[in-house]
Amino acid sequence: MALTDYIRERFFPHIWCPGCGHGIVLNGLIRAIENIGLKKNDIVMVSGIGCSSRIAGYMDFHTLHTIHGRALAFAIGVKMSRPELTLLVPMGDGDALSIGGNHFIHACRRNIDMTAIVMNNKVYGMTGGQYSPLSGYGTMATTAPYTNIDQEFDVVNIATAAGATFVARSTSYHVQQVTDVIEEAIRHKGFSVVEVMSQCPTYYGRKNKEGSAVEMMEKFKTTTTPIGSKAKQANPSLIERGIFVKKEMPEYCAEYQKIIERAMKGN
Ligand SMILES: Cc1ncc(C[n+]2csc(CCOP(=O)(O)OP(=O)(O)O)c2C)c(N)n1
Ligand code: SF4
Ligand SMILES: [Mg+2]
Repeated sequence: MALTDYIRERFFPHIWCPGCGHGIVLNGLIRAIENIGLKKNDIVMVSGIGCSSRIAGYMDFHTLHTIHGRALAFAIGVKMSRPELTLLVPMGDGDALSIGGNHFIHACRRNIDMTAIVMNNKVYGMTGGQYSPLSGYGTMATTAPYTNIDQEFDVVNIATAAGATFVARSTSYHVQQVTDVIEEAIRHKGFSVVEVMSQCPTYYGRKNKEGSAVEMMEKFKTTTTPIGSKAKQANPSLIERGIFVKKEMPEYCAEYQKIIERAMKGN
């Protein structure tokens, strides 16, 4: 299929600012789906609210644009009733780990088969640049004019500690890797988390004097490194990219089916 066949062109032009990183995630997602050969009718995309969550409006799958922070709760409901469908859940950093943090850790723990993509721009983009749990100590935001004193979460560490069976990280600079890790995440049978570091030049970039979208993406290039690289040993402050966790565990819907069968037999 042509890549444009996956898009609802009637909803364009999109709402994203020039230089926003979220479009790169959309591109990677479409390419991953095309590589796997999934049928549009077999995909359900569930999102909450945010610039990142708007991606669900642009994809021509079955889509649910739900409420802020609750995308995973809706997605779990869909998956439990139709386990044969492929569930994709794009989320913002605020959506996933601020208001939605509780849903996030418990979804990781349950190992239900779906792919959560956390588009981490370290800010609440849609609502005007408030700091998020991913902004980090010392950053500026509209709600932290004298600098943010909250420490930040690490998406990969939280997902790993909470039990996600596939955990990966990439950035909007590393476009091929974004496609590759999303593809592998979708193929994985279990709860997959992919963090994509994505630039918000309008709020995070402007407040933190990070320059243009291109300069922000160059920073993703210079401040990240493949997992276990020599560069990481020499410079521990580099952020690692790649697949951190990939393991087999009982999948939730499959286990639930066994419970149904036992209940039907009465044992
Ligand atoms: C229950 C609820 N609380 C707050 C909001 C307001 N709100 C909408 S999007 C958003 C944050 C968006 O940030 P993020 O999830 O990081 O996505 P981004 O826009 O940065 O991609 C907030 C607080 C809302 N819509 N619903
Ligand atoms: S406000 Fe930020 S996150 Fe939202 S569309 Fe603009 S650049 Fe992207
Ligand atoms: Mg955000």
